Amino acid sequence: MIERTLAILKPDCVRKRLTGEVIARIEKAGFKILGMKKVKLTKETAGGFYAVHKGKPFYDGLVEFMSSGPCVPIALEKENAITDFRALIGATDPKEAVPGTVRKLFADNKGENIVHGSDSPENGKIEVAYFFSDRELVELG
Ligand code: DAT
Ligand code: MG
Repeated sequence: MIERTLAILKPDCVRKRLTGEVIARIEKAGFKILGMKKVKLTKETAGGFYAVHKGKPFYDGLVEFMSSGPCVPIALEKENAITDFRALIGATDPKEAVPGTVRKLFADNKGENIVHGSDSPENGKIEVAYFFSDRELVELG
């Protein structure tokens, strides 16, 4: 099934000047980039995006981190995008991630782990819409 997933190159990825490196891996893995932008999230926007984690011990730190500097949301499309993107980025905790995955290669720890990926086709659609209007998504190319 053709699916959409939302990637976010997180503030640590931008600070480490790794955005090009990670985008190259995304393109080589066959994902089509429908939309991409650079934004600095407010705490409200970051908190809303991660609302499912509200109340968990890491939530406040996560919101703080995600609003600590610019990030790069990217709307992606591909056959089996959800599974394939999570395989490309690796486990949440880089210590547990498979060698060669983006988080294993570049992430410092579980909290600052370089990149977000949606966890289901439904959430892929919802999360893409959180950052992109329909007219910001370009099918061609
Ligand atoms: P993922 O981003 O792999 O989907 P998640 O949805 O469980 O992971 O959590 C969202 C983000 O929250 C994750 O990328 C980093 C942060 N996070 C999750 N669990 C954490 C923990 N135990 N300690 C610190 N940060 C954590
Ligand atoms: Mg998740």
